[in-house]
Amino acid sequence: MAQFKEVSQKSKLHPKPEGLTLQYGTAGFRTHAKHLDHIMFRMGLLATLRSKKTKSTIGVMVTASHNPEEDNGVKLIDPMGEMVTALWEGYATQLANAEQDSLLKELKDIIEKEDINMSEPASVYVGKDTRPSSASLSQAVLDGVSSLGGKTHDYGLVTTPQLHYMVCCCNTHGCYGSPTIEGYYQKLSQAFLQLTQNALNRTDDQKRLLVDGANGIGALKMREMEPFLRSEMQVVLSNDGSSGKLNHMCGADYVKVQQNAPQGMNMGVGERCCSFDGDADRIVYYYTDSKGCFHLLDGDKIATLISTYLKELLLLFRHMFQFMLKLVTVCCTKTGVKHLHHAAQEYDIGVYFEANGHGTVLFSKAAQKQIQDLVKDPNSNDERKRAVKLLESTINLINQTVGDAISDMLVIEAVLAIRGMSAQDWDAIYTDLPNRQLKVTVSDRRVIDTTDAERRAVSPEGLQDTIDSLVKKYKSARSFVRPSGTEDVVRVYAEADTQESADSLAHEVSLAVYRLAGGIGDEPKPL
Ligand code: G16
Repeated sequence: MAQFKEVSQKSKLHPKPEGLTLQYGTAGFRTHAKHLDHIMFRMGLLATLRSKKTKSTIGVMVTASHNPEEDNGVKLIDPMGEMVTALWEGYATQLANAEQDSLLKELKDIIEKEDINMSEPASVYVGKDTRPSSASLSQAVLDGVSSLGGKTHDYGLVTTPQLHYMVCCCNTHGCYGSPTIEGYYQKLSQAFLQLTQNALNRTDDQKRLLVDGANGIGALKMREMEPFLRSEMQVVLSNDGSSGKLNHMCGADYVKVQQNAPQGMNMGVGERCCSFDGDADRIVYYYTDSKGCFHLLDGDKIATLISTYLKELLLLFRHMFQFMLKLVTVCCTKTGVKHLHHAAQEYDIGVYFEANGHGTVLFSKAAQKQIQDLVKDPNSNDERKRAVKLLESTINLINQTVGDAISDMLVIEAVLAIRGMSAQDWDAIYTDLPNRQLKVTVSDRRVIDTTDAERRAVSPEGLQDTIDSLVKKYKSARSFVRPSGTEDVVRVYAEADTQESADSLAHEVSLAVYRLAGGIGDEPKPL
């Protein structure tokens, strides 16, 4: 077949280094950018097959999100804007690791297994972040698609959630919105302006938000979006990419892990601040109090703010709907938005956030229909009419395809404005136990296997018993270890009644990981 001849020729321009194996992890492939050219070409091929198979547009995003600037990566986006399925993640790994001379064989194997009709047309949307390596790597994706005869739309520099949004808009034929950057800004800003009309007499100070753009794509897109917000939000942008390095001493991951302000941000007492990550799919908020203490408002606090707001609105209609009777249930999953997303889809309204600030809200078709019906209800009183309008605009403001720092930020700003809450009021909803996150480098992180939504380690032998006995030494303590799905490290989390105890427990557990799971480099030192 002519297509395979083309693949065979073009793949020589994107050769796989012999012996290199990589795995499609929590958020696609991620490693140093120099190892990724062949992966990108092959993901272009796979996205084309996925498009033929689903008869839909598929997305390919070139980014390594929170990882250092030297890394890069790629994630595939399925037709409704969700992450690609586990089966296709397996195909991604299969294709990525095929040696040069067996690439066609593996490609044909997938075509056969999935019974793909190669005469179907294919369409692939491609986007990239601001890393220096992203331009040539996204070109490799485009080469992969065109060598199998697929059509591409190169969106160039976009945030990851913007590309998810475009894919969903395209495959819903515009029902979700218009698949353009302008369409994204318009949809979100209109919903935001409608919501903030409900917050009267806001001062400029209340509209002010300090935003750390992580020196990445989120900063560029925030600048583009500002005029659409018509001064209803006054953004003070730092780490906008004009000088600093991507994610270096800034960004959501740095702030969450260090529990400290990013470099380059001048925070006034009590002022609301937030940080995006490198591809703007995560956000955390924070402020400092009058004693100069730093307070983090992470994904857990965001989930609480949004779910209490939705619950308040829904309570006005509790006499009408069964589903609202069982108002809030909590569910835990393994790390990774793909796992949370699927769990949230099981509910009428699923609010999901990882503590690192990655999350969104999903409204089932049934819940959206009921809310739309309420808009038309002639028996509604003014209070309920207002609540329904708020719900409707909130749905429009949320990017339901994936966690989106810009959309989440606008939702949070609107909710705080409507409820007349400051960052301190929000923080006071509940008090976090002091906690600490650490990383331990081991020779092979896969020696750690976990169960119970990654809360217990089943291997290596003895590790969980050691953790259990360490935890018993501290008051109100918990600790978990798990291999990272995006970096070559093991993550350690500990919490306890005081910061000293949390730090000490995190250190002791890190030592246990180092000793029992094959730590490399220097032994972890006390904090
Ligand atoms: C990705 C995933 C997140 C996950 C994060 C860190 O985020 O989408 O669900 O929490 O990696 O994963 P880990 O702690 O296993 O390294 P991002 O923003 O880096 O794409």
